[in-house]
Amino acid sequence: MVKITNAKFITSAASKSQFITSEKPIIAVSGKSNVGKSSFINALAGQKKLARVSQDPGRTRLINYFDFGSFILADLPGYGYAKVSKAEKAKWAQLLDDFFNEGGVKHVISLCDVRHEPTEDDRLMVNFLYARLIPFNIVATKADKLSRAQQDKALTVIAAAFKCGRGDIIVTSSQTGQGLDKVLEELEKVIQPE
Ligand SMILES: Nc1nc2c(ncn2[C@@H]2O[C@H](COP(=O)(O)OP(=O)(O)OP(=O)(O)O)[C@@H](O)[C@H]2O)c(=O)[nH]1
Ligand SMILES: [Mg+2]
Repeated sequence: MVKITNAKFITSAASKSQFITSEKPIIAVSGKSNVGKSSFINALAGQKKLARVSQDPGRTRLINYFDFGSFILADLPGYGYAKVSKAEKAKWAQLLDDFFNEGGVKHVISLCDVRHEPTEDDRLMVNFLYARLIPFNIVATKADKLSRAQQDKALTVIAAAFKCGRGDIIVTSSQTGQGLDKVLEELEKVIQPE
């Protein structure tokens, strides 16, 4: 199992000239604003303040890179936040477009909220990755907000929305650590392909 001991912030990128290159695989964390991307990264790292967590959706406007030892995690700015200007949205779209074209991304962890049916944007994201042949995992967040029985029901709804199997979705909680071992198992395959 990959062991994460000392994850560190590397840098932020506001445009493609600031993208980093690395011999380590770059794994991106995507998802709508407030879904829990930064919290997920902190939970994986076993640190509270590595990535900035905010009650205010739409806070992370940059790509934030973190060195996880055997891989790099890129915290992507969240999509689907209504209260940003058109200009801001266009900037975001350009940044993401550039990132998926030239950012050297090897794998994506696409987050959705376990409590809600995936949004149109969530489905667009997954369809985009699928169409672009970018390998990805789907991770449902905030499992601690539901009972096990509710999680089980939610899994069926989410799998149907993404047209995938229930087993293709990892249900996690950044608060209890549920599912993070499964995420690390998946990342292991990315880091050390057989
Ligand atoms: N209960 C619970 N709350 C969570 C979990 N993950 C995130 N949250 C809460 O959800 C809110 C948003 O979390 P962030 O990690 O900042 O979300 P984000 O996706 O990085 O948001 P943006 O950077 O704005 O796109 C915060 O109030 C977190 O405390 C979780 O697993 N369980
Ligand atoms: Mg964030």
